[in-house]
Amino acid sequence: MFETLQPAPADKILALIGLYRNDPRPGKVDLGVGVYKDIDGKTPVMRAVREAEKQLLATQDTKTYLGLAGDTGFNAAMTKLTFGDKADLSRIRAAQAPGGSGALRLVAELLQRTRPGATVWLSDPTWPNHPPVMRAAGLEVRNYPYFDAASGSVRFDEMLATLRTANSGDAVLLHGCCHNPTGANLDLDQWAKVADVLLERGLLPFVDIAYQGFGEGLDVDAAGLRLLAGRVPELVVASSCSKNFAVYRDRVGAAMIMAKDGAQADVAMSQMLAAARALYSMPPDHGAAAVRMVLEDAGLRKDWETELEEMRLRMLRLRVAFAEALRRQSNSDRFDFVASHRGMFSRLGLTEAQVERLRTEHAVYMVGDSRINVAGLPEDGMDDLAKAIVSVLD
Ligand code: PLP
Ligand code: TYF
Repeated sequence: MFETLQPAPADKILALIGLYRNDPRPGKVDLGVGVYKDIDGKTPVMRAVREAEKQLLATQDTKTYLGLAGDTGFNAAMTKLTFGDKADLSRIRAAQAPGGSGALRLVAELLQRTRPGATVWLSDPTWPNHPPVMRAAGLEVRNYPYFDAASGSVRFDEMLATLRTANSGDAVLLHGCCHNPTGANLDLDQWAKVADVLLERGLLPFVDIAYQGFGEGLDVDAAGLRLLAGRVPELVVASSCSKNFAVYRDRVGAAMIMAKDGAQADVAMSQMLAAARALYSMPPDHGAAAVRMVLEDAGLRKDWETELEEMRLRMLRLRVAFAEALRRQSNSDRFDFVASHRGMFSRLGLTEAQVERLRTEHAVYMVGDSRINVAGLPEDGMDDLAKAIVSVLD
């Protein structure tokens, strides 16, 4: 049966977890997989989530099925967190999904059901899982220019020019904030210009928001998405709680649809849930229930927001310190963009060979495209790290 199969290529980001773990060298540095880490290199359970889990354990008296959309309280709370308090809820629907990845797939399945073989435009570069998830649903994938490696900024004019060539009915996947892998983001003026092109060309925005609260704060990070929601007739969203609630392995996310009116939203939601039924039936409950409790309880929510803000500010401090160390060690402003990027990631602009040398010669782990996870930067070893990076440059 399986004799004709070839091994599937590894997930290059997840593969780094094992490589790093098996490296015996002291002082090794892990800038690989995108999980938040504290000063001790730990990825703790957040305080409010732990408290919610305790309460859940004490009060939950059944584990019977919830239904295809999962926890409806979670869905309502996530809709507000994403779209804001002023959103027109009458035409928005949300379904709990197994992580942001599950939400991406659910939305992709919905697009496939409404427009089979439709094209989804992805930023170049984008998260490596975007193309396979879209293709798995039957969609076509094309790229729009996004990142200028030399300056570390967004190639905005080229991005818009390419989107102007898209056909009516195509979808455009936009990172809501904290672009993965580059760290370069659109400002609000740019979001407004993107909205103009979406309207002009009849394109559907598909926002992937996996790092809300990691960039500029919970509301500012959703401002682009909310601007679009106020201007376009239809919008789809995949959101993830993996990072901002640190519930990675519990698989918590939400797929959201904003339709032209409530009736269309209901039909689209029914199709999305039919897709869920065929893929996995119902999402896992535990993490979403904990997130719902955090969002609904004023005290837990305040504590969550405080801790999230501590995490965000730590990453900002690390960015500034790293950019300064690189400036000192390289005697140049080549890496200054690291300080102005936002979110977990920046792409340093090294070659694969240079990244490989950092791993073998200096025990510094980053993704092959030279993406670093800012949260993994060593607070007390910035200059050593910067020196290692400069040593592999041409
Ligand atoms: N989208 C982007 C851009 C991501 O970086 C991630 C990674 O965590 C996800 C979606 C989905 O993550 P998860 O499925 O772990 O919630
Ligand atoms: O980009 C990252 O590092 C995170 C985590 O298959 C991740 O989004 C990486 C690969 C993957 C799932 C999650």
